[in-house]
Amino acid sequence: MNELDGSWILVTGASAGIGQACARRFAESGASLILWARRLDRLESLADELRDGCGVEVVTRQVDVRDRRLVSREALSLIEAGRVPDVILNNAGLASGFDPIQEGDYEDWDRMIDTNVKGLLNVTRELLPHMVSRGTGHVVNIGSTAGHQVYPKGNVYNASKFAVKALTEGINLDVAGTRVRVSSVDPGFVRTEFSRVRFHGDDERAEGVYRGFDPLTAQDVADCVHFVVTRPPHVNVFDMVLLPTAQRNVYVLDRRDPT
Ligand code: NDP
Ligand code: 8X3
Repeated sequence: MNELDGSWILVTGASAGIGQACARRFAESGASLILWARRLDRLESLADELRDGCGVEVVTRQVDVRDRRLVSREALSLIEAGRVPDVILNNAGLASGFDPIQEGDYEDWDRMIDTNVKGLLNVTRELLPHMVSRGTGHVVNIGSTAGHQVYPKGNVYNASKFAVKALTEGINLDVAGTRVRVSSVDPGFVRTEFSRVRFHGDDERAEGVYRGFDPLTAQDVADCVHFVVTRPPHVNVFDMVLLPTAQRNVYVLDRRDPT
């Protein structure tokens, strides 16, 4: 018997990086999956891989979490199909731009706030009531060390991840009296497409972020998320922070430590 047999898990932002690695990790443990992201072609090839390799059910949908009406429609179709997820992994997110606030770009700001904060709220608002009325469920938010400590030019991204931290705490309080669990997994540097997106496709600059040390991998984060969702029902891992060993806080980093 696999640990997650019989459970349905919704992963937002499953087309790359941490979301994709979590989907793989969950499928290996027997979970059926609902995968959302904007790049449907990537979701479909991941779904084929997981159906063939793990024998699990996988549903894919092209969902931009910023689109409240679409999120609502997709959530309703899950509810009508009797698939209220056992776990929601609110992972979809991004940094966009890296400028001092006085030179910041409004479009970058909107992209981050609309995805990281309002997108997480859209998904949670549509599905959490059904977890609450059922009495069980688990909301896992991917936060960040950027939600614990601010760094220069992190400004709006930091604010969005501080908001995720506040929302994890707030949702947890609001579901008191139910058995719904609310957790946050907060990584430091993880080598994914994150920096490429932050630097608007500048691969060389993105690669520079990870130069000279061993960052976390998406699989490292997926292992932690898997741990969080496989605790017994009376255990809630409230906030798990993980860092590469070379990283001591958000900006103290030893770049002479490639192992
Ligand atoms: P990636 O860029 O590799 O993956 C981001 C994922 O989010 C993609 O699947 C992307 O899919 C999805 N996404 C982005 N915008 C939307 C949207 N509007 N609607 C739906 N899906 C969306 O980055 P990571 O895997 O690193 O990032 C995942 C999460 O981890 C983010 O919340 C990030 O803030 C957080 N994080 C990352 C860290 C890092 O160092 N990498 C460290 C700490 C936290 P698509 O483009 O197909 O929609
Ligand atoms: C991503 C990690 O330090 O680049 O959340 O903000 S960091």
